[in-house]
Amino acid sequence: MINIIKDQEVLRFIAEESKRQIDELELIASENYVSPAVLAALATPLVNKYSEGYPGHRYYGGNHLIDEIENLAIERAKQLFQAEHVNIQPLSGSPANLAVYLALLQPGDTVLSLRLDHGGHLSHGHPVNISGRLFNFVHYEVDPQTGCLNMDQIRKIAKEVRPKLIIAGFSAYSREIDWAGFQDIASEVGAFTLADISHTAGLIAGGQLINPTPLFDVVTTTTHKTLRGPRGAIIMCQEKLAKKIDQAVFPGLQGGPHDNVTAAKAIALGEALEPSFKKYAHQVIVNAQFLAKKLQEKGYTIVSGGTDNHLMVIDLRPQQITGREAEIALEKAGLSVSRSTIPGDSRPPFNPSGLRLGTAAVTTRGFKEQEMEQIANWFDQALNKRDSKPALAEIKQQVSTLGRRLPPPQYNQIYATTAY
Ligand code: DSN
Repeated sequence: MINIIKDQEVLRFIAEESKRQIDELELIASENYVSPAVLAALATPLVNKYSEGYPGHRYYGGNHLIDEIENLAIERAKQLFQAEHVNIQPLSGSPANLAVYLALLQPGDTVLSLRLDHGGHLSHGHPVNISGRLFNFVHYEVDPQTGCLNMDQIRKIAKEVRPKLIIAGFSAYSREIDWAGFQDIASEVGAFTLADISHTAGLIAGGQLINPTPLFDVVTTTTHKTLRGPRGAIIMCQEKLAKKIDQAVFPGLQGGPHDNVTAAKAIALGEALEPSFKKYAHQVIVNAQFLAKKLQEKGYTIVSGGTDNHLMVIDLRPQQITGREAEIALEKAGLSVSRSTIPGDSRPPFNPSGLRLGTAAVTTRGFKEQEMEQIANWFDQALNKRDSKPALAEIKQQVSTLGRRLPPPQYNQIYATTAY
């Protein structure tokens, strides 16, 4: 496919990155490998079209087929998440959340959400993000003893600050979320509810975690994490909020949707409706739990003591390694991870005290418990021998052998004829 590109300078980087994705193991919790069909849809002439507006109500001609694609994606998302209304156009997760705020709030309104260093997200009101500058965010935290959410504590804060919106759904929290508990609190204080399921959408779609969509007012999700679609997002909401949400996305925030991405979203949502996706989602969690257990056996501390989903946050303070040092050593060993804050971290986000690992991507490659054990061994060896270049290179070689045996889906065929 990429052989069509004759610009050697760009082609070289694309080919090298494609090779890296085969040879290294992707343990970044927010990443995944799309199917060849999703990949192919992104490189179609749909990229040429402008479609500002919504199906049946566009500001440009020639959109009757784009309307069909957008409606198909919407219907699939509705079916997958039991949603009353779906907006498929958000360009990514942060703009999707901003659109929800624009739809439901006035500048200065109070919103309750989880602190970033406790597992929340920048777009959930961090002061450096537009969300934190426009609205009055108040944050709840995880319990310092358990690393888990304490619903009584959240209720207490909600009653004190009377937020207009309560956000649940996180970027670095490994436990099942009490959606009904959040909804109860919101009903008690008269707040809207937003579930940001960007990380766990695929596990919810695959029936492995509780679905907040029928309960919550609004649900946002990116489409490219556990859901295994293209980069982008969707917003789902109750019918009564449909008009406000749609107007906030367009014309409130965005211009024309990216129609090639809409087609890729429709394909990914169709794949997630297949029975095989349930098996995939199940294995993602089995793998995460197995990896967490193996790492604990080697003396690593998992925040909250384990995981119910695809990710885990490792507190590296006992090992006296910073998250950044660990990330660099692991990258030299062919293991791609992201550093992460731990709850109440005394270190800054650029060089925090922890790491976040996820199993969504490696499970797409067909990894099971056996490979998870191998990853735990390599992880431990790489951190212990982080000062030895030859040791890290030796691990990288072994990682690449496994990577070649279980490559991302059909990447070998797609890139088979390229120079490397
Ligand atoms: N970058 C995503 C993550 O890693 O969780 C969220 O924006």
